[in-house]
Amino acid sequence: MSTSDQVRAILGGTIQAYRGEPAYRHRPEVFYELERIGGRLNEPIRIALAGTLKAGKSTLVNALVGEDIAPTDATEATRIVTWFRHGPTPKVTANHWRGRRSNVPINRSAGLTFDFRALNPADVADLDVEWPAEELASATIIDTPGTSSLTRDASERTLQLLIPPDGVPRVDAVVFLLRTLNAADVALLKQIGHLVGGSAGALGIIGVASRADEIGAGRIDAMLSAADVAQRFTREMNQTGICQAVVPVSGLLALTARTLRQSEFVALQKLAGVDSATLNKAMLSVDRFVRVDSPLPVDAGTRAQLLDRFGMFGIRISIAVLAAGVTNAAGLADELLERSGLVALRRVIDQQFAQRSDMLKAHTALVSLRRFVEVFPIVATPYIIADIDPLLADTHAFEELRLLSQLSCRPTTLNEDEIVSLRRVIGGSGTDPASRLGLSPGDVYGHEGPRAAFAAAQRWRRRAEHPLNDPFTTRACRAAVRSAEAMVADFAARGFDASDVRPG
Ligand SMILES: Nc1nc2c(ncn2[C@@H]2O[C@H](COP(=O)(O)OP(=O)(O)OP(=O)(O)O)[C@@H](O)[C@H]2O)c(=O)[nH]1
Ligand SMILES: [Mg+2]
Repeated sequence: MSTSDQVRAILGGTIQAYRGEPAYRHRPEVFYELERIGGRLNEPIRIALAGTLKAGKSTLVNALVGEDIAPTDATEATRIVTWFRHGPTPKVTANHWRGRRSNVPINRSAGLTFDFRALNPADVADLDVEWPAEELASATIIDTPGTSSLTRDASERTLQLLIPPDGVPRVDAVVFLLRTLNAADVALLKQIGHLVGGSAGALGIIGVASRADEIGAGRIDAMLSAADVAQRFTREMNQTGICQAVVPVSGLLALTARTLRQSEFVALQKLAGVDSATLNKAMLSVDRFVRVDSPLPVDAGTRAQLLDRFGMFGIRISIAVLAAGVTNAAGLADELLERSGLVALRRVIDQQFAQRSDMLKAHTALVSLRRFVEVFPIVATPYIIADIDPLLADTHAFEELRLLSQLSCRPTTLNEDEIVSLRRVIGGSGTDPASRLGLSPGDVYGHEGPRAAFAAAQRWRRRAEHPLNDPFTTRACRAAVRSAEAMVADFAARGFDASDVRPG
């Protein structure tokens, strides 16, 4: 029985138990809540983007979706939690504090904005955007107001979503954007980690070193220094034991790459044709670049638009890419997308969240249900908790996720090489057998896969028994044994058996 099925079974039993309690029989809201917990198992995973004020959250939402749908900068909407879900046609609904819902007109003149004229933002609990974007079919993305001590009200809304006072998680995973690492961010991350992963450790948080193109002040090597900064972030964040990975990303560059216009390509091509002395001089600063009397062969209005869409770094990198011989808009878009860090971020999101979305959702459901039966106690509460707790503790996929985040911050007696392969076996580079065993997808279901899985199980069993291990090292090695054994069993179930394999 899959973990999700086990969760469904526990939920079914819980609903029965509440039906049998006279005190709750006529309280439909209790059953509504239980059904909501169960219903979420069938919905796409919920990923919230959070971080400090102006970290670039809304821009990154747009880059991930590939369309300009999250309002950026100082509109009222940036101060309200906004849910982006897949839907057949564009539709924006405001959920008001006392349960009323109202339709919000969409204004598409300059980028997308929501028409708030008929609304009082203070009265809106959150916004629900349905949009026919393919990217939203597998994940619901939640844009949150930036946290800062200056905007208490907006910060409060984010905290209510990420650290709800009732302890019932609203989201399954978090992408946390940081431009610097300060004590307030770390404290907030710790609180979030506690809730998302339960007390036993974080399950789903990815860090993003955001607006990475600005780190090198628009220089061509900005993304290189961004990678350095991300590495430092990673080390520091790892010491907090919260994030599984930190990735440098320029959301602005990614969004522009995904929505690149032919006219922009043409303008950049003209700039790329300018001799380098003139170009360097004209691009010494933003002010110079947008000057009306600039010698550049592109009018000032277009230059200002380019700056808005690409940033200084994006323009420089585009010119360099074009000078290196890229001749069409699609080629330029691909290069920019790769350099923006979005490709890397999506890979990490896929490895850490998408491939494990059932597990993350099951985890959310268990934590929510546990909380629910404590708040609304019935005779069966201790029995329900006795069903939930072993599942939370023993589900191997949860243990893999906890270890993936803890491996980087807890001392072990493993050497670097061992840590790399252990991380891989427990799914740190992807949960499919090829990724876990470091084989190509073509080889894994031949002779190679079963043999490698069998060897991994033996290797980690031996390593788990090493007399100098501390308890954490032993625990990690045992988890690797379990992951490898699960693969051996899976290969056997598919008709591949390691013991049958002859050298060949
Ligand atoms: N250079 C650069 N600018 C960016 C990037 N991402 C966002 N910006 C700019 O930063 C400003 C804020 O971006 P938003 O996406 O609105 O940031 P946010 O975190 O949603 O802001 P709040 O919701 O108000 O906290 C805008 O002017 C963006 O154009 C980036 O990757 N690079
Ligand atoms: Mg925003």
